[in-house]
Amino acid sequence: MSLPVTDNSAAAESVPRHVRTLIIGSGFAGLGAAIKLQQDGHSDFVVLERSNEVGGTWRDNTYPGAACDVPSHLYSYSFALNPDWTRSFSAQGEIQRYIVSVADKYGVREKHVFGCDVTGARWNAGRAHWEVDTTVGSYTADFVISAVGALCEPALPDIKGIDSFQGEIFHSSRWDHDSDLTGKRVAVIGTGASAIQIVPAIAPKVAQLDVYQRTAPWLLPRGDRAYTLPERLAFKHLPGFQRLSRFGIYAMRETQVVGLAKAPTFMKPLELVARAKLRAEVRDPELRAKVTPNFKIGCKRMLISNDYYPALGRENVDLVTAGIAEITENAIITKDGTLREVDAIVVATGFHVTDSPTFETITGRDGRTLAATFDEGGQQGYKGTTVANFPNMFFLVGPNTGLGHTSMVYMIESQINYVADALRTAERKSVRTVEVRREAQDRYNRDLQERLSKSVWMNGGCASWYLDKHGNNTTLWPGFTFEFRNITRNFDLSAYETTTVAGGADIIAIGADSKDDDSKVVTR
Ligand code: N01
Repeated sequence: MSLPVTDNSAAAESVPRHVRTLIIGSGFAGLGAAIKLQQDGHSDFVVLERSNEVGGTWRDNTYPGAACDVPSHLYSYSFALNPDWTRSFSAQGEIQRYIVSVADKYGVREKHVFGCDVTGARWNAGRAHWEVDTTVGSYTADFVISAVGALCEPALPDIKGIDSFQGEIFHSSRWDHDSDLTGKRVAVIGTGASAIQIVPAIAPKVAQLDVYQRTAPWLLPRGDRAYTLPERLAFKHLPGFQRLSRFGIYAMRETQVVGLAKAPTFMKPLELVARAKLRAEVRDPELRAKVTPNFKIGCKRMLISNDYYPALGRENVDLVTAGIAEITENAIITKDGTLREVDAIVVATGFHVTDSPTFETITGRDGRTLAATFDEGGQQGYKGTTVANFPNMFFLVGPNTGLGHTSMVYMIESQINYVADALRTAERKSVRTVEVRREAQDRYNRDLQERLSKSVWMNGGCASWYLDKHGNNTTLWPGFTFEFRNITRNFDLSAYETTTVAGGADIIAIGADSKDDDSKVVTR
């Protein structure tokens, strides 16, 4: 079934060119922010979305087998529970239909300008607003909420000769549905979360499938099943049943934080489960050796699948571990000199997370880009949401808000509450600009890195996209998610430098350390 697609890029002309709040991106984060603003009584906002539909990563990742590895009843907005999930772990199409239905139900679609790619954003200090360039013209905004997501820019491998390949080649998140892989010789590069779903989905239809593995991932069982009719009726009609089920999933998943972030030794039981699964599902000793990971479970994202190992055991599937030396116009040559001819290559090599090209396009107060700022000091922010030198800008799914164990929607909603409170505070106190104080940001990051130093992500013996080029983990939240919810419950103005407008004159308010009401106010 094709998804409903609305192209209202013509709306670009009717939307005001200056708004109080401008949201970039309309995945779970941007859409949730738009709904929250609307619920808070704001009408002076716009959502710029480069594609022609809401959904973000769930709109883009349409590869065969795409599904979520967080249970459906938790992987949804708390304010828009869906009693109609058909399975315990939903497939991409069902999640995308859910997101579209939420956009329609909450009536924020007309706030969107679709087909509008943001190409640059600059802080104009004189006017105290953001100047935002897009493919359909320019906007200015008092506040910007960047909700572009961490997994939006495909990372293509830098492999010799890859541009010379003459067959079909596409990234997992840009699946070419015009390409029919039936009966073809196909290569999949990568064995991450995307690849382990693609491989079993396409293996039965292709003639030959070569899976190029650089690092063997840890796999756990996928407890996926269809909900029975009585369960679905109960979710719909039994008061509290769905919330209870959601809380049960949440609580179970939070227990993993102990092993992941605090004491990796508690990951042992999960590793035993994964090893037992591997022994049961991979009988061939040679293949078993190849797929046995060489790092502690949890160091890289733990994957869940019941059909990946069986797919690798198929006659027409080869797991290649020799490492790719070169790609020619019709083949992949590995470092051991073997040449394997292929008709199509699926590049499942992940995303630019700590080095997103979008960072290049945002220029802060001192004229430096977000990319330059992160390049120098690492990808650091305050409460994952604000960054020193970038006043009046809020980042959803910003630094250290990622998770390895549970629903990102929970983190996103925490951030949205924080931003909504910031906007309310700005309104109430006539604040014109807010910028997190460097000391507050530095203190916050020292504490984060201290906590992360005990985690399996830093001690598990693996390389992962969780770490930036300085070797710091700037992507993951190092604790229970309810701790993050607590620190983002209220906007802490005291951590910010602010300017206010009073009687037409600008006033700089320097926040005090403990209570925002103690702020010293000085005229400029
Ligand atoms: O990407 P990845 P992904 N030559 O970065 C390999 C979410 N997600 O798209 O491990 C050869 O995880 C790389 O090897 P190595 C989820 O958060 C969720 O699969 O770096 N190989 C790895 O095997 C996930 O974490 C869901 O040694 C190269 C793979 O490519 C995130 O998206 C589903 C290479 C990349 O794995 C990203 O997942 C899908 C090279 N040059 C995604 N470069 C669910 O909810 C990289 N690799 C189920």
